[in-house]
Amino acid sequence: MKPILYAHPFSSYCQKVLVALYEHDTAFEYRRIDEEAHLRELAVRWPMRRFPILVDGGRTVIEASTIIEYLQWRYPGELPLIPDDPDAAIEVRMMDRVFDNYVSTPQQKCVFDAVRPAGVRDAHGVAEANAMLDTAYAWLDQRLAGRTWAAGERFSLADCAAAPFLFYAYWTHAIPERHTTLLGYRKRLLARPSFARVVDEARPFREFFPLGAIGDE
Ligand SMILES: N[C@@H](CCC(=O)N[C@@H](CS)C(=O)NCC(=O)O)C(=O)O
Repeated sequence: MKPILYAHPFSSYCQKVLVALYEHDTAFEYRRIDEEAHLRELAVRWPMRRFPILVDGGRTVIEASTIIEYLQWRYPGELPLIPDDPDAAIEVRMMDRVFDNYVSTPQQKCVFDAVRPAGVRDAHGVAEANAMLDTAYAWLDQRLAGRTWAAGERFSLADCAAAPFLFYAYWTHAIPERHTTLLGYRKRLLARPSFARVVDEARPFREFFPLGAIGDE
């Protein structure tokens, strides 16, 4: 039996897992949550109603990073997305957390704020989120110097996170031109076949991005 992924192609956290699945050409059943029945199934399995979730042999795995860890254990690909070497694995997991907490979280804050009714918007929170993105961009620009991928020379879990999060972060709060290392890394991610496929699958939904999609990638 193939694992089942409940996901939507335009969701950044789903894209994170899709990159991992496409990297290793892992067979899976895609239950898109824009189908009402699938959304209901998701809500039964995870009352937070956040996606993606993975269901495998009756077991429900939540949280994108954990799903990728699970896939690596149950459906390993040729090159692990989390290295066996504990020292290298720490760097990968650390960078994954950085992209989740300091790129995706503030990016989502801006997007969620934009879809709130005008009277209950949180301008102060959005300013804080943009400041966090600026700090993250500057830190990443330094940290990634001399690296091909987020944690070194091997594509990893951290790149699965970085690809969609930097993609949407750029649309939300542009990465300054002076951060050439970070912008170069974002370009490499876009050229990676697993992520290029994800971007293509999400293309039909761009009009739903509340802050407006920019760039021609
Ligand atoms: N911490 C979760 C975050 C998942 C998440 O926030 N997914 C978004 C889509 S990108 C979602 O479910 N949004 C629906 C909502 O907020 O109601 C993970 O790592 O998987």
